[in-house]
Amino acid sequence: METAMKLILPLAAAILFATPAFAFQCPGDMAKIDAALEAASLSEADLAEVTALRATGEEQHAAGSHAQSVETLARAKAILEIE
Ligand SMILES: [Cu+2]
Repeated sequence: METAMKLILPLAAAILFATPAFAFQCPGDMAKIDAALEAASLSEADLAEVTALRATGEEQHAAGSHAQSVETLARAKAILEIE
């Protein structure tokens, strides 16, 4: 248990400090997309694309590719016409 913590803590610290500001932007973008989706009346094609972009963005965020995630989510936001 103690050995595991000794391994995990520096790793967690490294991830924290290596994470750019983008890391905090993706969840905010996803929340905005979710909120906009509830109110939006999109075509079926747009809805499918936004849903796919939203899912891809979340995967990229989870994988640590925050810059890519922000870019992907920006495309979804453009379709939804939100900032
Ligand atoms: Cu992120």
